[in-house]
Amino acid sequence: MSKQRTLSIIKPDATARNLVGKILGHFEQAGLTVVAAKMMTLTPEQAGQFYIIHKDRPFYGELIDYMCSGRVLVSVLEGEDAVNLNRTLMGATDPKKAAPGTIRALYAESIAANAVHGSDSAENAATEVKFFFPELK
Ligand code: IDP
Ligand code: MG
Repeated sequence: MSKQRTLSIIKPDATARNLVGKILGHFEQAGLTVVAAKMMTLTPEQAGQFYIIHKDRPFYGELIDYMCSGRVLVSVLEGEDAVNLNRTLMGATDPKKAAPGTIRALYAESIAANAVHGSDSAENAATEVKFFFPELK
């Protein structure tokens, strides 16, 4: 596996509890490098477009409201096998099922307010990085 990039979002529940530094620390300690980052408050249009693959799921409206409810730190992580490594560091979507020591096991509040987003494939990573950082070389 060669060097790869993935998109990370530290979600509103985590920024509200001042967990940005701790969560970035998990990525850096695992050997991922933050190559781009911005703190922002998503508009419903941005969040709706970003999560468009979930538009038919019952929680879509709740997800968009939640993602716009506070600041998020959007970043690009780079390293060996970055997509899978980030997913491993994050833990399962439902924090009750997340492995001990993972970001979601440690910090998530619920299955909805679960602290972090991470791209789930190399293909989606490329799309998501371009969505937030079209200028990134
Ligand atoms: P992932 O973030 O682990 O990839 P996905 O299934 O892609 O999980 O879901 C996207 C996001 O939608 C989750 O991170 C979570 O915030 C929210 N979500 C997923 N399942 C539920 C649910 O059953 N109820 C409410 N929100 C959910
Ligand atoms: Mg997902």
